[in-house]
Amino acid sequence: MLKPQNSPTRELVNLDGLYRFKVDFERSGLAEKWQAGPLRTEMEVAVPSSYNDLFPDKAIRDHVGYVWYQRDVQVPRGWAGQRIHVRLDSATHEGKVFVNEVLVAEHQGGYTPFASDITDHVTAGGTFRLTIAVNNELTQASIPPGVITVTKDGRRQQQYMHDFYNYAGLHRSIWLYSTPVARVEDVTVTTDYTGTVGNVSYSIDVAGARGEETVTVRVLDAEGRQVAESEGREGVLRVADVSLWQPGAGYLYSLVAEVHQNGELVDSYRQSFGVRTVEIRGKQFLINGQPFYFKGFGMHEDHAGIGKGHNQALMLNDFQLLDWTGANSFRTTHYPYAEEVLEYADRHGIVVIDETGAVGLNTVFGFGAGPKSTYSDDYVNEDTAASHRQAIAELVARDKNHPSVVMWCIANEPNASDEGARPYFEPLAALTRKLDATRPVGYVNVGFDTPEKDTITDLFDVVMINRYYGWYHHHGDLSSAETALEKELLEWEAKHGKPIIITEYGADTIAGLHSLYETPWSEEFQAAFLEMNHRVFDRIEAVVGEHVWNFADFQTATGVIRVDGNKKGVFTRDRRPKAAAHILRKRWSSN
Ligand code: BDP
Repeated sequence: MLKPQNSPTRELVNLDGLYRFKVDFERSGLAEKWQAGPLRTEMEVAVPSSYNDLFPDKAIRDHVGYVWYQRDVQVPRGWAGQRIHVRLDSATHEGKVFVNEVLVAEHQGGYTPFASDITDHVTAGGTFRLTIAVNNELTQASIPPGVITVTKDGRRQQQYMHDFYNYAGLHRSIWLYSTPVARVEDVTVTTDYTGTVGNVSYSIDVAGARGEETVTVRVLDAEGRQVAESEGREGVLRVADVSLWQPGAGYLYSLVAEVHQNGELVDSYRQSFGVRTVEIRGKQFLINGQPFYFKGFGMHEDHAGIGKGHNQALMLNDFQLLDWTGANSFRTTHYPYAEEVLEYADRHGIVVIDETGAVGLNTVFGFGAGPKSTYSDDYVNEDTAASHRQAIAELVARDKNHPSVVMWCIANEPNASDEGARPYFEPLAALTRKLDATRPVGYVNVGFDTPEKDTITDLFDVVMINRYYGWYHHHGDLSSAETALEKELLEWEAKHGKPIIITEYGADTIAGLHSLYETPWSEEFQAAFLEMNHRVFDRIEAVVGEHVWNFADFQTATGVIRVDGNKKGVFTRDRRPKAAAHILRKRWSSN
């Protein structure tokens, strides 16, 4: 799915800002058609942001159901004769978009974009009322899944099996944009190279065509010089003296796709891409034929005040801190991040493992009185699988052209030992490969699904495991933890003979808590914990990466092991370094 852009033939208007806001406490908004007129409310809310932490009101923060956003929108006068679209970069977790009273789009899945052609409902030069109903409910039919319970006194509560707060709202930008009638609808670029020549395979989808359109493509280098051109909706372009996209050096080309009618330019879309290859060979993960070692973090889109709202300044600062630690990569735990994050990674040569929102497909963590078995009618069922297929398809559709993305991760810590796991995951792994044959596919394994119990890792290209020896196992005993971790890693290596990435390892740490005895929760313990893990990783040939959990402290649902959130950050939530940050900087900057 193409990101909207300004081009010689397209215009883009950003609709971020303050919206009228109403919480649908009585769950009556849809029946009463709140979209039919101005929302009756005094409240306003900021887009982009999570709404949860903006108001000093527990009822709003804990609300389970719809909230409503509304604003008036002016359509530029010059757009007459063009197609006019509205796009939401995300609505978490479900969005319904109304233009005046008409429902123009509905979308499930809180971290991928959706758009609607609203030309028939608006007029160039006129205004319309844009209303968006956003639902934060998680059910068996959503990714991530969840369960809604009702207390004896009638309060609806959201239960979920993942360890981050269920922030909701309009977390990313809203756009109004114009396109020509006959237009570039999609662009797919895949690359490799032969010697010094880059091979750029492309395919262009055209929409709204009358039949007589022709398509041309041009490749521009980073200075804007044309280095290749071709005609037709698909083909292979050759780029001489190619500059590769490399980890640490994100060289980008642009492919300009143009649609012509009777020799006249009608649409122009510019897609950036990098020339690089990714390959698994034996126990190695190769980028451009060179062994790559992942150094970095699992992260979260999470900040005080704005929750999961995207903010360019905070994003930039997070990237600067990543760089300061010497990290070369991260995983988009546990959902697709804003596209601006991937664009930054593309430009700066940062390697990304791109993950769907499929987290918490596991009842073994315990759900109170909830479902007892993961793959069952009352938890992960055919509805979940359908949403999971959609989540994978939308992730690949959105992110396929990002050179920074070197691998798809289709789930985090699902139950991989129950008999339902293999029938559930086999088709999903196959689907991902069918959608993109150029990148390895993985899933992330949970600690209690040991090499003996796991039934699905062989379906994937890389072994990705989260291990907490010294924290959840052998808590505080780093010596026993070291032995146990090494033993298990050797078992994975022997069983699969594939590269292993430690996708999570970490210890909760209260910034400022110090201990002479390396006591858990102290900064000294976190540092010693990381050093123990690193000693083990360095002894295992198949280990090709280490992603610390987590980059920064983050908000979670409250719980007996969560004091104002998860404290496994190497930085605090306001991005101050704990002692462990210096350990990482030393290790990662020196090799
Ligand atoms: C893993 C999860 C991650 C949690 C982490 C933890 O993948 O989301 O936050 O453990 O417990 O199970 O800190």
